[in-house]
Amino acid sequence: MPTRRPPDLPERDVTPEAIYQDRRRLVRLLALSPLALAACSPKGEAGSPTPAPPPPPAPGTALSYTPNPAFRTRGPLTSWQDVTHYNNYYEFGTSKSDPARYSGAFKPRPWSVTVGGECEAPGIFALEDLIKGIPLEQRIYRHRCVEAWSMVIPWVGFPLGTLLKRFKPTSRAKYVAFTTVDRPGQMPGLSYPVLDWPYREGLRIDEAMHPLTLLAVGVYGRVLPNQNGAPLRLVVPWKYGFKSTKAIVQIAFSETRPVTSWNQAAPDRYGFYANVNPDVGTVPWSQHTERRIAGSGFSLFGNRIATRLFNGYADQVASLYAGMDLRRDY
Ligand SMILES: Nc1nc2c(c(=O)[nH]1)N[C@H]1C(S)=C(S)[C@@H](COP(=O)(O)O)O[C@H]1N2
Ligand SMILES: [Mo]
Repeated sequence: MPTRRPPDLPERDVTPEAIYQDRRRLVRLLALSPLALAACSPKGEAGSPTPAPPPPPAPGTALSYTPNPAFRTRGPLTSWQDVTHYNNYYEFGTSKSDPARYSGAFKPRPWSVTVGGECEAPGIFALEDLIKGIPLEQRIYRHRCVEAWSMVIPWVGFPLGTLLKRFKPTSRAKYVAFTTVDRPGQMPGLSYPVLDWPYREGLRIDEAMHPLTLLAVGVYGRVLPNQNGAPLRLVVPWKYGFKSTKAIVQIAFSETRPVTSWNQAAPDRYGFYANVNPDVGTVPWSQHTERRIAGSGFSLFGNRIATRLFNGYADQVASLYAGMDLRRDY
């Protein structure tokens, strides 16, 4: 994905680390009772009901939330281990293992978010004040990276629109931009000019207000680990993962389309919309399939599945793009 460094290939190699993890998982599986084993056997996404999230094996503050059954992807979840150790977060480095390894010194609290631009109620808000009174829910979403791997992740958060309405966007607010914190002292990846830092992304206002668009503060029922974008990150499940800005410190409403990091770095490859679309291949690899990182220990052999238009959320979001040429406006 980076344009000034070589790894322009879809990530598909099995690292020694992954093999080790798979072996450990297999050992754990074999130790389970036959009943549990049956419940954990790998299934296609359409088949099995969503298993209840297992108790988080890692420490972290538990959140109180309500599962929202209206937003529940079926099929096996990606493990806590994979969700938190196979990350893209270039502020901490460009390897998948870098964010977990190098984000230990990052301080996600105290935190404040600056809200401005085309709105009647701008301000600088402490995170606690920002989200006060908004109930947290759990949603199980598919995540599709432009690099052609995917996950199924149980986020804890709330609809972005619920928050945005509080700032009373004006009629000129056609877009919303999100900026990640810029802390070179705590983010070693910022020393490398992979992107024009800080990381910036944006959505059209109707995309931002869409009920699927989530702001996450947790995953697997726990406060977000640093590597997943603590303390506040976007989740836009019908778009490639790079639209989902981590560690948000700024939200700005604008009349014109904001400049966004990946689009700025390689506009032909990474469109502003970045809607998941198997038939639009702007990168040097195919987007027709994806490697699903989920299931119970056999992913070592690859779990290749078909990529779906809008990442399978077409029935909910296709109307946002009525009349648009998805091949041109990618
Ligand atoms: N600030 C920032 N946000 C980011 C990124 C990043 O490098 N920096 N990577 C993006 C990409 S490419 C993906 S796939 C997702 C990964 O989110 P996850 O690590 O929680 O799965 O974060 C997105 N948000
Ligand atoms: Mo990604």
